[in-house]
Amino acid sequence: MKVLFTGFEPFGGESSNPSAEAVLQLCSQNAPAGVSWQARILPVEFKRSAELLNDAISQLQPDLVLCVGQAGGRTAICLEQVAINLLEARIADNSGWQPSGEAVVSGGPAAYFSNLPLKAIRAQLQQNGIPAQISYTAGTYVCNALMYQLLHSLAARPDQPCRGGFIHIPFSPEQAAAKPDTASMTIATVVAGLRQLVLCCQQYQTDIKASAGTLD
Ligand code: PCA
Repeated sequence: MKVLFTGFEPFGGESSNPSAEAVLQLCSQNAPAGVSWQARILPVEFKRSAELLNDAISQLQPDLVLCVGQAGGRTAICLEQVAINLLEARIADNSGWQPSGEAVVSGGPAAYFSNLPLKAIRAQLQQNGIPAQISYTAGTYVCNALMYQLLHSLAARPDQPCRGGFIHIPFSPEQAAAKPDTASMTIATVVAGLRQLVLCCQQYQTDIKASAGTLD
């Protein structure tokens, strides 16, 4: 199983992005048996991130694409369930573009669902002592747009099956150090979680039955 990981460059005034640190660290380690993996770091730019992701997919022909981004304030590894067809940027991206109320793909479906076995992954991470939850919003910024475009392009090529999804991670302890009451997760924990996530995708082609969801 060929796995493509992506992480992001820093944005929003931060000097690091734990998603890049985690995917680079993981992919410098030995992959599990039957797995090869590669990491690419993408710019926090609506347009270029998706172009570079598509280039990497054409070049590497992965079986599994796992895009990772930082969501400061989250308290766990968040397995994103859904990407919506909306660009609504509270801050400009790193190219200076700040879209509002636009479609990610004009004429595209309102949303796409992740095709990863999210409930199985959540269970496996939690059993390994790694805080994990399923999230029902990937936001309206570059991460949501990248997830939407990933699933849109995978849906357009049913003859080349490839699973894909998006994972948001909390701030690193270094980022959270000067932010009162802010959760963080060490890069080592994120790396361990991403390794478990790959093992889980290798094991489960379809998801397990379990309850999930939120009331808010
Ligand atoms: N997080 C942002 C974009 C890049 C990143 O790491 C987001 O959640 O949209």
